[in-house]
Amino acid sequence: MAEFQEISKLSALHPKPAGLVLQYGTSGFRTNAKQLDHIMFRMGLLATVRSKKTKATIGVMVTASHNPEEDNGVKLVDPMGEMVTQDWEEHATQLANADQEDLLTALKNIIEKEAINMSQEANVFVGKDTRSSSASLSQAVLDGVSALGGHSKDYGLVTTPQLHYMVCCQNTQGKYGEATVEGYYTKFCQAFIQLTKNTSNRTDDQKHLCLDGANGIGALKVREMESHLKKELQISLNNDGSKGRLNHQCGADYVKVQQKPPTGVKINPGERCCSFDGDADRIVYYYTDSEGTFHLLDGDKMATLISTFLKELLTQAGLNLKIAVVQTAYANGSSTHYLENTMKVLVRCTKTGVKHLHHVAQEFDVGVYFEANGHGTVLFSKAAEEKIQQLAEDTNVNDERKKAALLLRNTINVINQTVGDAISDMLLIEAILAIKGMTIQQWDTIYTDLPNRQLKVKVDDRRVIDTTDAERRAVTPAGLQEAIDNLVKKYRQARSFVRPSGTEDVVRVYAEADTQESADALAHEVSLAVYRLAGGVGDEPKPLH
Ligand code: NG1
Ligand code: ZN
Repeated sequence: MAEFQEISKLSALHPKPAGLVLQYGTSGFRTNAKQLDHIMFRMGLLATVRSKKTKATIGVMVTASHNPEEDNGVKLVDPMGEMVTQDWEEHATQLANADQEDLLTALKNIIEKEAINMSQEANVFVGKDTRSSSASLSQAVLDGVSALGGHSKDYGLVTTPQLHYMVCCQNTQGKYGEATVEGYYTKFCQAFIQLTKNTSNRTDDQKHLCLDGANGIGALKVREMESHLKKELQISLNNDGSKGRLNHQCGADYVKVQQKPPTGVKINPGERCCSFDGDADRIVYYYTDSEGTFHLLDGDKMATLISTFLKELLTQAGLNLKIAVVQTAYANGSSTHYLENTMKVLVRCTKTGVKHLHHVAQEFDVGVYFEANGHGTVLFSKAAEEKIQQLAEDTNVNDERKKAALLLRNTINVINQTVGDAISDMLLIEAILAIKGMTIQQWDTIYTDLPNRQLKVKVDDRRVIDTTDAERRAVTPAGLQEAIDNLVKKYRQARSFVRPSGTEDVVRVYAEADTQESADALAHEVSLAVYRLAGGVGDEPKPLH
């Protein structure tokens, strides 16, 4: 076939470094940008084949999210805007790692296995973040698409969730919104303005939000969006990319892991602040109190605020819909306890990685899912959306139910259901705080986080650690889980687990306990156990204090 000759010719322009093997990680390929040109070309091929298979538009996003500027990565987006189905991750790995001379065979294998009709049209949307490597890498994706005769649309600089949104809009013939950045701003900002329009007495302070854009794409897009907010939300934008380096001592991941404010932002006591990550699919909130103490409101606090708000509205609307919160092992124990025991909400725990959370959330009428690091959204089942819509249009219901139904309808519209989205989550949280007349301090006191610590341990081969029970227990290497159990017993309200990272060559250690000293000590002791039992490399982990 003519296409295959073209691929041979073009793939030679995007050669694979000999011996390089990369795995499809927690959410795509991710490594130093210099090693990714061939991966991008090949993901262009794969997206084209996937588009033929699904007879729908597929998305390819070039970004390495919260990782350093010199890294890059690629994520594939399926027709409804969700992450690519896990069966195709295997195809991605095969294609990515095929030697140059075996590329055509690897591609043909996928085509055969999936029974692809090669005469089917293909359509691929491509987006990129602000990394300096992203321009040429996204061009490599486009080359891959055209090598297989696919059509492509290059959205240029967009946030990851914006690209997911575009794909969903395109494949639902505009029902989800218009597949343009303008359409995105219009949809979400209008919903925000509708939600907040009856919140009387909102002061200027309440309308003001301090944002750390991580020197990334989120900052550019918030600036573009600002006029659509009609001053109902006034954002002071920091780390906008004009001087600082991407994700360097700033952004959601830095703030969450370091548990301190980003550099480059002047925070006034009590002021409501938030940080995006490098591709704007994560957000965390925080403030410093009058004594200068830093308070972090992470994904768990957002899930709690959102699920409380939705549960109250569903009750007021008299709608009997099943709501659940989906978390991972990293969720703070206090949040799980509060949700289950005080809020009486169903809580489910899944493996790390939003694709897992997303799938579990789909099982409920209303599924609120968040990773503690601030990546999350809310999913409404089709039936739930229809019931809410019907009630909002019903002329025979009392005012209270009607008001709740209208709020629910606008809430659905302010949420990007395709994927966790920092911009949409920010608008949702801002709207809820406005409707409830709540300050960030009041939100923070809903429950008190257990002190916690996350550490990384370098080991020779992190695959020696195998986990079960949504990653909360280690099955291998022998003796590790027993060692962790014995260490945990020494502390009060303690919990700890370890798992191999899906995005970095490290083992992650998490610990929580009744005091910060205890959480730090436990995390350190568990790190030592990992180092000793799982083949640690380099120096032994040192105590934090
Ligand atoms: P890994 O490296 O597998 O822990 C990290 C985050 C995930 C997810 C992915 C993708 C933590 C502990 N892990 O995965 O939640 O966001 O990156 O970006 O935050
Ligand atoms: Zn991200």
